[in-house]
Amino acid sequence: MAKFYRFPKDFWWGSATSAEQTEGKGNTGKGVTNWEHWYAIEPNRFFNGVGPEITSDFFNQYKEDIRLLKETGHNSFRMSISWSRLIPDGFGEVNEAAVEFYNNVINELIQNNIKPFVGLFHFDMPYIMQERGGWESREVIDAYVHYAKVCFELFGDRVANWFTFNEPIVPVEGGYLYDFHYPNIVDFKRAAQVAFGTVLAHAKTVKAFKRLNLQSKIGIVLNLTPSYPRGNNEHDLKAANYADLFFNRSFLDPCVKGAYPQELIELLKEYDQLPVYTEEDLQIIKENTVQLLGVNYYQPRRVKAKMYKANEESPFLPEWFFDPYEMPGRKINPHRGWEIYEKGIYDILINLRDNYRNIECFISENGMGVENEQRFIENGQVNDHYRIQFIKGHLKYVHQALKEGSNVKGYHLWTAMDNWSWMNGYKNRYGLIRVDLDSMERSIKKSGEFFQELNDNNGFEM
Ligand code: BGP
Repeated sequence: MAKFYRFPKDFWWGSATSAEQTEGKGNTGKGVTNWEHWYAIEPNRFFNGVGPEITSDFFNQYKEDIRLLKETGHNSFRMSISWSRLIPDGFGEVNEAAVEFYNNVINELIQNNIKPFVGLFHFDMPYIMQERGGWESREVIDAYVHYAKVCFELFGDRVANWFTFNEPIVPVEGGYLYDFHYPNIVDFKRAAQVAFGTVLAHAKTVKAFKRLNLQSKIGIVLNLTPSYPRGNNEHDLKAANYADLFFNRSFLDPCVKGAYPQELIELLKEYDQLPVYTEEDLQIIKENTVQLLGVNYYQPRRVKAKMYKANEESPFLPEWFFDPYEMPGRKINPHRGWEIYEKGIYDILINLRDNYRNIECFISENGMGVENEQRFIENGQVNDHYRIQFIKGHLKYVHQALKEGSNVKGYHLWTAMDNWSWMNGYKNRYGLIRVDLDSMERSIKKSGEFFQELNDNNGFEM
């Protein structure tokens, strides 16, 4: 029997985007980003050789896009500011054309009754900042805090929620461990330093934010991947604990609890992989935990006990401590290769309830990337029934967590308009709104209509 899942009044329904993936370059004296630089030197690392020049052309089409957000039931929307657009050299002059652009976007959202949620770092930074050492450099950390303050001062009177970083572990993994982001380094100790630098930059920004006494809240967006062991034996459980320590708690604990897990510190010490830090840094982290947490959830991580001891000659990696486990029968999105496990979202929320002071949180990204979506066009509209099922399947578990006391305030889908996806270019489409890449015209998909009903009814039937 179908059941209606009703959500609390004022639940945040919306979607997320990022500057580098949706704005396109626009003509505003923007500085070169790390992504533009990498694309210029190694275009063949990008799917079909396509870089971020145009993406969804939000820079030129934001008015139409915000109209479509309204039409697809958004009451909130997460975007990010491009540091390179606002402060082209990272720390100097503010670019007035960028101020005008972001003011226009924020005002347009508010006029349409859509709460602006704004992120400060979503994988892109001025290339020059990367050259100066990225998050390994204290100078860059300070430049970032300065940039954040500029944003708070310029836009802080209208933004509902701020986010320092989006998925800060991804540039660590991609740029310093597994070679899928610039600067393509493979070195755990440097990765640990980058991870620590990010947490410090984040905490310093929270500190600066609190001093301003704005009406809004500040948080961070973390991609949480619940670690599930193959079985309940001691070795599998240990493997899952390691994966959790490296990939979740390395950011979750300092950002929400104000301290790193002792177990992680001991482990890094044992293998001589601890980053450089001071007692003062730890104090700043301790005193500046988040007020709100964004949770990006795409897939869980399944692991099993390590079969063979890692070869101590090979570079130190988290994988020294566990092996991936391909659970038979798991559901996979064949396009992106990611497992679909709806209950994972519930497990995350219950973990936050029980072990992270039931912090106020929301699902800041969840979504399904699909190739060649034009296959599903019927009478001029993409009939993405699979995306509607995907959303409902996850929302059912968000609803259950809510009933059991989770402090979850909303659900944002990745993403609004189809956009450019890092190394995958336009391969996988995620949007509620289709973008025709030849004409750049927009059209609402079936999921966009579903989303509108979701907001209208504040729930759905399944
Ligand atoms: C998240 C990022 C987004 C987005 C999404 C989809 O990790 O925050 O920026 O890209 O994943 O992943 P992908 O684009 O790699 O398919």
